[in-house]
Amino acid sequence: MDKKSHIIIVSNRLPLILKKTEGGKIEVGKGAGGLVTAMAPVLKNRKGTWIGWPGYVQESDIDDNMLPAIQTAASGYSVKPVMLNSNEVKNYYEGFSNSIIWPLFHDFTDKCIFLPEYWKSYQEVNKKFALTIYQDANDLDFIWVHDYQLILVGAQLRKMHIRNPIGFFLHTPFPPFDTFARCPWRFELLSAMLEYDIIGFHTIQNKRNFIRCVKKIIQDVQIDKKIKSNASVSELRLGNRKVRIGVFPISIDYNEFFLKAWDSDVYKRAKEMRKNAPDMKIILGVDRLDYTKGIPEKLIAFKQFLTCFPEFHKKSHFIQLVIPSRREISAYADLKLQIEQLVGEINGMFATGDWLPVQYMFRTLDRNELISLYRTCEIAFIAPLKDGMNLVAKEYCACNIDEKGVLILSEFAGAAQQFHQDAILVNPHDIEGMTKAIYKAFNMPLEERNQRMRNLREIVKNKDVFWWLNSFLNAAIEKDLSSFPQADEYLPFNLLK
Ligand code: GDG
Repeated sequence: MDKKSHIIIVSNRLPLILKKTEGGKIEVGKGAGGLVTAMAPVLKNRKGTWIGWPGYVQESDIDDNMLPAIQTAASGYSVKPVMLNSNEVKNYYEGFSNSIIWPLFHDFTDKCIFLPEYWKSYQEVNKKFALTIYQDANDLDFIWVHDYQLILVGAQLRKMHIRNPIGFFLHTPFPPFDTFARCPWRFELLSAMLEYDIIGFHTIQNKRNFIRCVKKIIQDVQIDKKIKSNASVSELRLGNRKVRIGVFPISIDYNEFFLKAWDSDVYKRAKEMRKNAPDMKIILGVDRLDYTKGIPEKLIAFKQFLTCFPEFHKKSHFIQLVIPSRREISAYADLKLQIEQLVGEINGMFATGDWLPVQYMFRTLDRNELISLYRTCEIAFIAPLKDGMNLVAKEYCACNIDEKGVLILSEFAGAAQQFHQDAILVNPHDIEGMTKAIYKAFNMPLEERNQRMRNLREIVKNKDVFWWLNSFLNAAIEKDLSSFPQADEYLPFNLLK
């Protein structure tokens, strides 16, 4: 990519949030979440444009007075907001995105509400995003669309005769055919995905599911024989068009987390946390409020652990941080109640005057606070029922600088593909198995913990967010794919650093 070619990143949310104060003033803050965490270092390194919704509901178009505040907050790259009105938030965001695609792609089909008005709004808002890109893009720009809320954007751009290379990365899993086939708009969604030049998934399983869906639903498609469909990147041919399909496991800025873990403020906080309980073993859970994250299952397993192993009373402590998310959707509000009931039940059963088994926090922590938890907790307990990747698992390893921690990880998190040898893998549906995993983590010899954590950290270090980004961009621009490295090979060609 030469100097004239910029990257345009398009995601549902901008990496910042606009809020109107009571006095009508606009305040701009930083956003949270997996995609933001992953992309922020990328935009720090390369000037480009980020197009997305600032998370602020507005009935009319954006007021020009807000633009300077938005630009100031972004600093270093340009930002183009796409404003949504309350109807669009209800039907496109809470509706089609989060009450159809999100549950469908995570195999929660019972939570899907297939309403035609959601589909209509999804098409309209995707078109709105495409129009904003259309107004901003130069001929040479690489347009990179992110995630399940914006699947139709590439196809909309093609309708506007945009010929730029357009990539798409899916941050969620892609479901098996039997699940995907339930969607009334399966053909439209898949056809739209095939308008991209390159599509990235976190795991080989997601890629295989996608290719199978394409074969069954679109049919008139050829898989390039030179590149096996389970390799890192394959090429699909549809008439004259070619679409690359690749596996690019997302990651974190390892160095940033690693260095932060050495920060004196982080050290002070970690020490403070330990002051009153130096010998307590702390289990840590960090999850967005979401039924995919397996939070109730973890609490039930911890309850069983305390029931089966009373010798760990007063010696174990479970900190579960839940980040508020999508509470307007009833499934999320119900989940919050379920979690709070379980926490109350466990503490009610086991707490003593000087020991609280579960510490539950329902809020966003500041970064140093989060990193001091990563640094000091002996066990990270991450048990999603299904997860695209799970960045928390990677952040925990990067920050575990004394290499004494243990990672308990669901086999249904994308991260398990990379961590299966050194994490303790669990099936979150198997409560007994998870109870045993906690016991195993508590009793693992120091030497084994050191070795496993060292290996995990090595993976995160070698395949950080820059590796992810470079792999994707290399696959997008590489002319001859037959020599393209596999997902588990390191790519030396570095576009960013
Ligand atoms: C989606 C996919 C995929 C959490 N609590 C706080 C906080 N966080 C940050 C973490 C982490 C991020 O939020 C959560 O990322 P995850 O990957 O775990 O999960 P999702 O939000 O569901 O992300 C997921 C990801 O996209 C990327 O592709 O891995 O599978 O579902 O970075 O650090 N940050 C701060 N305070 C908190 O309290 N500052």
